Amino acid sequence: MITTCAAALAPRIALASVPFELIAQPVNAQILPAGDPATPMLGFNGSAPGPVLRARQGDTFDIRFLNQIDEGSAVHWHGLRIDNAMDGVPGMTQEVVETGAEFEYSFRAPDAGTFWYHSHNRSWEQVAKGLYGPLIVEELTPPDVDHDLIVMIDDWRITENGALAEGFENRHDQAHQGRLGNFARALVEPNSPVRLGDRVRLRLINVATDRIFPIELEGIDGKIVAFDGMPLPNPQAVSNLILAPAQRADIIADVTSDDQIAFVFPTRDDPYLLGEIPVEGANTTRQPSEIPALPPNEQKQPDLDNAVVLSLTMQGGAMSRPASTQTDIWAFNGQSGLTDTPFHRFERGQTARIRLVNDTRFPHGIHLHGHHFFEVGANNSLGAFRDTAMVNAGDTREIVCVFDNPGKWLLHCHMLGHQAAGMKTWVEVA
Ligand SMILES: [Cu+2]
Repeated sequence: MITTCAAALAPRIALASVPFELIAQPVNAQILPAGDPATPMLGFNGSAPGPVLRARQGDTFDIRFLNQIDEGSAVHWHGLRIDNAMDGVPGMTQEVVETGAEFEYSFRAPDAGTFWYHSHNRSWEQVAKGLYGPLIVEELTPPDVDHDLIVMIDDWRITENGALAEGFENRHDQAHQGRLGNFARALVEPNSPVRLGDRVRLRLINVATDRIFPIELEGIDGKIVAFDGMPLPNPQAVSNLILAPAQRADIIADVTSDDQIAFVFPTRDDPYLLGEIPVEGANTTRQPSEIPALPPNEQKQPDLDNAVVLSLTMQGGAMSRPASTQTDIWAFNGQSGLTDTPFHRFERGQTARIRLVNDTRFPHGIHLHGHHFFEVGANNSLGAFRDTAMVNAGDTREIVCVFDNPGKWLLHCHMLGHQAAGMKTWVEVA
């Protein structure tokens, strides 16, 4: 069962036997404030971002993807631990879907949480142009909230006449932080007022191709309850929240302002208001209560005693000495781009401990397909269960993963300009 929620889109579609049609096509989107010109972009089903795809945990998404843009495409379901053949990576899990062609995706949603979908062909350009949308899997017993809101945070590089700037493969951008926009917004879906005293769930998704967003929230009091779709056993304070591209955070909070909830991007100059949710009226019946933890998704316990220990070193970029063997701007372990043999071949169910070593002058957000992994914290403790790990320049971060999903999986930087310029590899699970 899939429903769409974006304005101007079809109502609930509940027939499992009828695939939901997801059509990539050119669109005009009102990215700039009302009164400014609309921006020619790419989108799904007439809008950019695309429709909200929503189902319950354990349900099957049946999606017929139709490509009506003028180049090949494919759709990746980011963060979903699904069959390899449905992962949407052209050249690895499927053929590219050419203009005018279609591809049937069908997968069961194993985990409840906040996910998203996006093009995985020439993603640095197609995602920048708008080929993405939210994918929400509801808990079988959802938390008690008054509003369930999706907050997509993006930036765009827009010219004076309202068009997206060209130069999606600008080598200077790729060697630095990637393609950073000159205009950023938090797109709230659905965008309707909340009341003072309401309890809200905010599903933040950084959908930008390259920009890391630190985010401050004003007008609420609550906790972060999940990262990258996966519940935190102990909800944590909403402070120092930073989302690298593709990362998500679920927040459950009570509205404490009678004016607005504000999403603020702190900058070196003035704080930049990304977006807001208006507050109208008051909820006089809700009783104060603790923010509960979300019900956990399945986690296989890692076998740390027998873990294979690996290192993935990020190299290259501006202001660094490149690895002698790298053939593009960026590399992992001296290799740029995909090689015939994987970074590692795992036995199904094997635990790996991977040191992510950032030997560059830029932060990177490393995304593993088909799995979530634990970030290793202080004292060797297993921290958040994520699909994208941010590693700051010069830092090393360890992750622990149980490779239990068979197939060929990409492991790449989700700064898509870095991925375009060599920062990608793959693993195989036998
Ligand atoms: Cu990167």
